[in-house]
Amino acid sequence: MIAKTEEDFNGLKEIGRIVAFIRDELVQRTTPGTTTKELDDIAGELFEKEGALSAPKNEYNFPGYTCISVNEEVAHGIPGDRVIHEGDLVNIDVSGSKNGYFADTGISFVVGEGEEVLTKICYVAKKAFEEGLKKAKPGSKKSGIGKVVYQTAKQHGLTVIKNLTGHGIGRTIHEAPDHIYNYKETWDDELLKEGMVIAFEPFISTFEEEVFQLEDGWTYATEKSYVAQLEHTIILTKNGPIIITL
Ligand code: M3C
Ligand code: CO
Ligand code: CO
Repeated sequence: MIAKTEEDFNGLKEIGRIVAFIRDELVQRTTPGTTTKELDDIAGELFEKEGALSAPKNEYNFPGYTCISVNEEVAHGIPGDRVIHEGDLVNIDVSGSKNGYFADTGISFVVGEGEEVLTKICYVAKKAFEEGLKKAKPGSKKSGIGKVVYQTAKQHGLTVIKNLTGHGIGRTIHEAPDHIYNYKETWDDELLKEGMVIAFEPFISTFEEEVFQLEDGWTYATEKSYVAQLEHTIILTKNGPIIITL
């Protein structure tokens, strides 16, 4: 969507605050021995308490309030009886709506002490996010964002996932612009606009560049790579981007 009115900004900021709060609460509660379903149940309670709706559940009939992906799972992981262990790479992705406004946020992190490469990909995902954010200006090419995400990954001896992308958001969970790539897509000449609301989500990978879907019809995974994501919902303005999910 293009945010224009005071009501748009306030509605977006409210759901942004809620999904960020649920994300942080779940991250804090991700300790060895916890199952992904236990975390998701907490999210369900918090959505209700905040008068908000889970986007995966309400828009797509996803079997959970949040997407929780562990190790080889990259995104859209279904909360269940999987037990989290020390050293696991976990991604918690929380998206929802309130009063017709949507926001989306996600973070990958290592539980306790883990392999160095896992800490590295999480750090590079953050770096790529920061570099991309600098290019998120009205009037600039949308593909400029992906260009610096890719460059950042390469500078650190890593790569990106090419078949998962960021997206427009605001009045629904996924809307125009459809794809914010994590590399420079040469034919993409779309320009970013004043007030445009986007979910920017770099996916940084150790070497594989594509995810595939598991037989559960939801989970995206890699064969052998580890992947880290960082996602925030942003309103683009001429005075700089407003991150509504901090
Ligand atoms: N929030 C998710 C979508 C959840 S709906 C099942 C997203 O938009 O960030 C992702 N899209 C692709 C991978 S993660
Ligand atoms: Co998301
Ligand atoms: Co998203």
